[in-house]
This record gives sequence, C-alpha cells and structure tokens, in this order.
Amino acid sequence: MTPDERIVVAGAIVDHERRMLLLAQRRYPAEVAGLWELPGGKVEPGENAEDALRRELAEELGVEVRVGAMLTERVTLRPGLTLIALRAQIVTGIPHAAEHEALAWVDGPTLADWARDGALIPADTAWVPELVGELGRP
Ligand code: 523
Repeated sequence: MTPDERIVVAGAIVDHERRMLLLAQRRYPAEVAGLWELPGGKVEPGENAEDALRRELAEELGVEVRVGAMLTERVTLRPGLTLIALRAQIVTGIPHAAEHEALAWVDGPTLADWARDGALIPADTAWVPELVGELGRP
C-alpha cells in the first residue's frame, strides 16, 4: 500500500443474539445526508483498522466494542480510498448518536428493504447480502 492510499473502516455492529444490525444516519455531506450507514471513519496514518474502528465508534457512538472478522466485500470509494467493514459487538455502553442524526437497530428483512428503497449510503449496499444472510441465523 502506498502512503496516499487510505482505508475507511466501518463497523458491522450486531446485537448479542446476532439478530439486529446497528445503522447510523449521516448528517453530511449533503449528497448523503439522511442516508444510513455502518458507522466508522478513516484509518489515520500509523493506526490499524481495528484500532481505528474502536476509536471511531467510541467518538461517534460512545461505546467500546470487540472487533471481529472482516466482511468479504471491499468497496473502492474513489481512487486511493477503500472502504472495508469489520464485525463488532458492543462490550461497554449504550450507543447514542454523538455525530449522526439518529441510530437504528434493524433486522435482516428491514435491512434488505432499506437497501432496496435507497435508504442506505450506496457503498454500504455491497454488504447487504452477506449481512442479511447472517442476521437471525441460529
Ligand atoms: N463512507 C461510506 N460508508 C460508510 C462510512 C463510515 C463511510 O461510504 N459506512 C464514506 C463516506 C465518506 C468517506 O467514506 O466519503 C469517509 O467517511 P467519514 O466522513 O465517515 O470518515 P471521517 O469522519 O474519518 O472522514 P473526514 O470527515 O473526511 O475526516
């Protein structure tokens, strides 16, 4: 990876029964304001993706998470900027929208509906089949 390549890491946060996924509604920029995303942000130089996700979710949601495995899809947002997602579970805290407009826990069918209706930020639709397949599975 060259120094001008950056990663954005998002958290696929599921509840302890693995039935529901946490989505966050963006406030900015204008073209995606109001759309829902897996919360996260840019990995800073010298930081790994796991640490970046823990930092972002502490800042944005006020929670401490345990970070798990990466989702399969990687999305090129633009040349030099790649979006990945890591599974995460909340260890401490109750999530609140410190930087987002709102938060929502959605089950698999709702996630599929929201994706179909264009309520998700476009890049994040890449993960919907994988997440819908996992949510609610015993
Ligand atoms: N995405 C995206 N999906 C998604 C996230 C967390 C981010 O498509 N789940 C995109 C949106 C922006 C870029 O990734 O184009 C950076 O995300 P952002 O703004 O949440 O990351 P920050 O806060 O680290 O970035 P700056 O505000 O630019 O510092």
